[in-house]
Amino acid sequence: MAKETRTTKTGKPARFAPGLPPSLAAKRRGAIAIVTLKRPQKRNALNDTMVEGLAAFFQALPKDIRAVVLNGEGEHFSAGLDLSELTERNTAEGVEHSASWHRAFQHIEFGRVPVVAVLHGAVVGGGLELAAAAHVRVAEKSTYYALPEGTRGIYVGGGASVRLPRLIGVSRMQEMMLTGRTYGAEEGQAMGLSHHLVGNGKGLAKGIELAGRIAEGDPASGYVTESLMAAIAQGSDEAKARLKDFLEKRGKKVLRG
Ligand code: 1HE
Repeated sequence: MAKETRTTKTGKPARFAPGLPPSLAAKRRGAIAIVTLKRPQKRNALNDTMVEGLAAFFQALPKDIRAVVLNGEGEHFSAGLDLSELTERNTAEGVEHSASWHRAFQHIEFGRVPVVAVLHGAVVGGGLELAAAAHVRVAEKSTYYALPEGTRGIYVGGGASVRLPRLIGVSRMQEMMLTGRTYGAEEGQAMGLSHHLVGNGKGLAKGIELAGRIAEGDPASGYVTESLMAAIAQGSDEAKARLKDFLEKRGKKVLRG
């Protein structure tokens, strides 16, 4: 794939994703965008600014971007929620805060393009929730996973209660939360937390390779989502006839049993 950087008429590199906070960085390589959590001094702990920045980034992706790689700078992918922001919130503010994560991560999971998360070091709490919102996960050997929420006296709030059971089951997730257990990269791979396991320092190249394959594919066939299944189902002659039956009063009503 071309290592392309778009340029303006004056030959300067075009600004990509202007307006991102300094704790996020984005660049493009052809049809791939790479977005990086860039707060290594706080182990990429996710504060409100970063979560809002991610939401804005995924909503404003240029039309010609066909896949995104998400990674983290420094020793860890993400230490999860920025705990220093938590202490000041009351219950109502906590509800809105959690909802803001839901909205942001929905822009990742249900956005226009597939997202490949490249994981290393700590992928814990909200960091694991963020990784779970991606479509493909590449883990380096240094990766470890945990849900320390129980240990901190709090609860997952970024969609993990829905997304993680789909990956590892309710029972394992409960156990992770109850005991604060940590799973290593190999265990995570075996239980479905990652799709690819690579050596340390090799994750980004693998992530870019996979995103490149995704970008070259036909989005309509490569990105099998519920909406695609719905479109296929409703396109059949059988479905059209059944819907017509109902609308013309021949179909059964859904009555109480
Ligand atoms: C932080 C955070 C954070 C680091 N919020 N500031 N997440 C956790 O419970 C994980 C908490 N973090 C850790 O266990 C460790 O920091 C790590 C294992 C990830 C990394 O250890 P280490 O030795 O490399 O770094 P450190 O010295 O612990 O941290 C460096 C700095 O980052 C330090 O700040 P400093 O000002 O003293 O330099 C830490 O305080 C800061 N830091 N992690 C705030 N998480 C939507 S609900 C989701 C709920 C959750 O995510 S709960 C899980 C929270």
